[in-house]
Amino acid sequence: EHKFWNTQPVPKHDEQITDMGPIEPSIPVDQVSKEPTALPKEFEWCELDMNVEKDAKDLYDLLTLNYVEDDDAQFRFDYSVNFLKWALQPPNTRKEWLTGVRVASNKKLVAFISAIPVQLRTFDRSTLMTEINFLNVHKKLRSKRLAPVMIREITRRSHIHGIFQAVYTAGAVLPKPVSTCQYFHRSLNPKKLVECGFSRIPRNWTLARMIKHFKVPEKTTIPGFREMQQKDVPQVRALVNKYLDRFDFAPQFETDEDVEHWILPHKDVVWSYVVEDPTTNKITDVVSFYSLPSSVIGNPKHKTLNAAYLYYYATDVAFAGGKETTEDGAPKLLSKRLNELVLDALIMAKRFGFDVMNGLQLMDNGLFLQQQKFGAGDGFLNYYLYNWRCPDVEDNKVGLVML
Ligand code: YNC
Ligand code: MG
Repeated sequence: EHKFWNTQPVPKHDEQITDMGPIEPSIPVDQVSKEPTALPKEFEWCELDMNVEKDAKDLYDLLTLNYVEDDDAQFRFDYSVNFLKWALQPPNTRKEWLTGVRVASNKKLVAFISAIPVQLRTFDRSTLMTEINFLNVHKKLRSKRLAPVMIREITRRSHIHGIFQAVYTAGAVLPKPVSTCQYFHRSLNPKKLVECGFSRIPRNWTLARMIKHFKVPEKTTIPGFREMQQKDVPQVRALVNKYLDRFDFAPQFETDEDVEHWILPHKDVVWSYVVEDPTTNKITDVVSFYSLPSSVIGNPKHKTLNAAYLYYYATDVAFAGGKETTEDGAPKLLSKRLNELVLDALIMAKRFGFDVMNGLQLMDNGLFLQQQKFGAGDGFLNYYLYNWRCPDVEDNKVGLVML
């Protein structure tokens, strides 16, 4: 079992970790192999440039037909071209980190893996890592051990830039998750979700009752709630970083450029809202979500499920020091504020035509998921670290949202 993963610097499944640090030492950069990992001879490596429309389209076509599906093969992620351009071109990225494999004879793109830089804090240690995502092998080339070749090559391309740790998430269970978070779904368009086979009408309910249950108000409720603007970037950066400090596994937005890239609204890709205090003009809250549709496979009526995913949020109520708790021990003010904030985000998502808001059981989401009518899904997302020993992190201590 795990013929590949057993050779890699990751913990074993049964290992209990109580300390933190590298599993194997870093290599001097001039000793990192300059030779690309060997590929079967019918294939060749390539770099994708997301500013070149042909490359962006090639990647879109590969992923839209071959990327992650749910267990029943009913839905498949359909990341848009604009989303991929955003997700894969953050500040300080490296062009050779968008690593593709093409068929040598006809140049068809058949496999891909990406890395982007992330400053990740685990407990009290902050490390520059690569964040690995979008690993995909064409359906016709599965189970030929191409994935380990992709992983070895992106590892080499991380090492070349002096990075020896990585973070990644997967539905697959591999050695060894540092945390596991459950997916939750908040219906915004129950009729369509039922028609797509995403939701079922609860027993003894009618569709009409379901529609009424999931209806959201027309207008947002928090005074001063508005779309985030460029001028908000420094304040949002400070607020989000301070909020994320409360978790044990979280990114740090090191520059305003990071926040401008990741959190400022980006048309049809990411939506972000702030609350501005009318008297002080201080930004007190921020909430964001991104668009990740799924193709509905083999449905006569619907082709696409428009899903919004809850992304970063923060509120200064978290630092107000109010220690009062609700019956179940949740901090009362924080819980109240997050419920208001997420309700307003749901209202905006509904207004922009999303069918569902998805989220994970991480950060402080446990304080509002139930009250905002999110239901537990059957999916789980595992968080992994490469070459970094780290004690287990509870789901509500995870502060990294991956795309
Ligand atoms: C997976 N998702 O266990 P063993 S998530 C990592 N992540 O190895 P083959 C995976 N490893 O167990 P196939 C994996 N899925 O024998 C499988 N594996 O040791 C392992 N699906 O390889 C698996 N995208 O090529 C086994 O399998 C070995 O042809 C088998 O290819 C796998 O992006 C895959 O779910 C996933 O496209 C490419 O099934 C293919 O099946 C596919 O025979 C649909 O591979 C799309 C999909 C995965 C989404 C993601 C995160 C990837 C993280 C990769 C690990 C990064 C490590 C850090 C590197 C940088 C280090 C530094 C510094
Ligand atoms: Mg393969």
